[in-house]
Amino acid sequence: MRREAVVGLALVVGLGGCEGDAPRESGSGGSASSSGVTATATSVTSSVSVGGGDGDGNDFPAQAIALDVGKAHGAVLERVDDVDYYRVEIAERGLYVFEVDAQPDDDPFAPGYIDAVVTLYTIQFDVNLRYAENDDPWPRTTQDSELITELVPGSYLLRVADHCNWRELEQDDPCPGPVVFANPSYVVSARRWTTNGLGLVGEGEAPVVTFDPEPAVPERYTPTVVWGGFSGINTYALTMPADWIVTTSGGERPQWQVVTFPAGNRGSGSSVETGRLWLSDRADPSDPTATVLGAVDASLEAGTQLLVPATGASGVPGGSFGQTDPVFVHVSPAASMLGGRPFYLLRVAGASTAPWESEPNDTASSAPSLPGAGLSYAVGGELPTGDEDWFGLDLVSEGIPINYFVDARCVAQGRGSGLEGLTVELVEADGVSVAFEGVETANGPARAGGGPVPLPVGSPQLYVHVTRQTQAVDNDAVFYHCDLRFLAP
Ligand SMILES: [Ca+2]
Ligand SMILES: [Ca+2]
Ligand SMILES: [Ca+2]
Ligand SMILES: [Ca+2]
Repeated sequence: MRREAVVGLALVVGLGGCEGDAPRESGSGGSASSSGVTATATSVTSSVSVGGGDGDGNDFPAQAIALDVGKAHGAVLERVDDVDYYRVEIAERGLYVFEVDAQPDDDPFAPGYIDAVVTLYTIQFDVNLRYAENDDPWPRTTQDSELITELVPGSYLLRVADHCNWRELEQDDPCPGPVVFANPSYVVSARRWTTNGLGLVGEGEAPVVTFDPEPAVPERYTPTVVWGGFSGINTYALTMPADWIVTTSGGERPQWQVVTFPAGNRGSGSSVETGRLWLSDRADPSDPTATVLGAVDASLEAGTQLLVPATGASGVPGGSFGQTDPVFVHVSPAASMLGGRPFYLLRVAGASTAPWESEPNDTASSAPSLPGAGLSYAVGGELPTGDEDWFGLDLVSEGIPINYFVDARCVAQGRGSGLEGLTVELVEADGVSVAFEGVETANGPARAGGGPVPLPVGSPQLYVHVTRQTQAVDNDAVFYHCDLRFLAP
């Protein structure tokens, strides 16, 4: 089983949900607790059947096994090319969750287990149309699937497949070789996602969604789902509970992690993608005096998320960031919502940044050591106008082999910062650039040399130099994140 999918909230006018894939964040352990709103998940009872492979009798839609809402079903994918179909009858319009649990709790990306992908189809006049799909949850905390969507009454088909087979079936990308599952079993379940009716939201209103810190630990990540139809811009007020404030000796800062699930029939089933998604210190989304703490265009890439660190004096985690005063999440649609089934799912969590920079660090000679160990290093920082940041790494004392490659990546815009043209340069001890500067664009992070480059010969020291170009006119955030990885040749 896995993390608790707690919560819920708000149902507004009744429209419904979404999905996608986000890379796992290094340095951000995840975190959070969840919602003041306790979702009463209908209790799930289980049944087990022998399944999978030849002879399990559910390899085609016409052979689908019934899966009742509120029930779980244990089965097997004996071979990588086995698929299992389930028929689900929905009696009431609402938000539904389909989960597959195959990965072990303590190692949710383990090889040898099924990497499930679930696909939900509508059945109309004997034609099955793909309605929604999920490979891994948003944010990506496991390879197990979690499909959340809004459904109207009717009959649906749910297909469970392994990711490798799914790629071959759906993307024409053949499985590279025989996949053998050391453990081919899984449990699939369907349940209604109910809420206590706390709720949202008329346009321009800013309800306070308070988070219940109690279920936060031991898992540092507990998601919150907000469900609402939207027209225009929706706003949510958020307060970060004390347990989200991660204080460690590494100097990390707490940060908001905000994502809306991708729409479409490869996602939540919603007919409208989220557009601009931003955090500010004002409830009114058009208040010209607001400070915008972070903003992304979620329609550009599936799973684009905000990762907004606490601001404050350097090296001081926390501050009053969203604790004494709420911060506001604003969500706007990417397109008009005529027709279709427009809805969205918003997930908010606490996370922590990589260890934070210490100023002054404006020259190579004042550069602090880049935090990290072994082959992996990461740091977070800020670049207000006129600032530049340097970090140093002693390759010899860190034991990094001289024939290795280094990949330096920095992200600002990609996490919602207003820094434009974030630039990263690798410099050796004599001040010479190791590779050409990398500059972040809307299409991707800044990478020195454009990708992994050989380490400089004969320089025991490597410096990372981070600078900025301009500031977005509608985004005041100046944070960035860099990580360095060393790779064998
Ligand atoms: Ca089967
Ligand atoms: Ca998966
Ligand atoms: Ca700085
Ligand atoms: Ca600096």
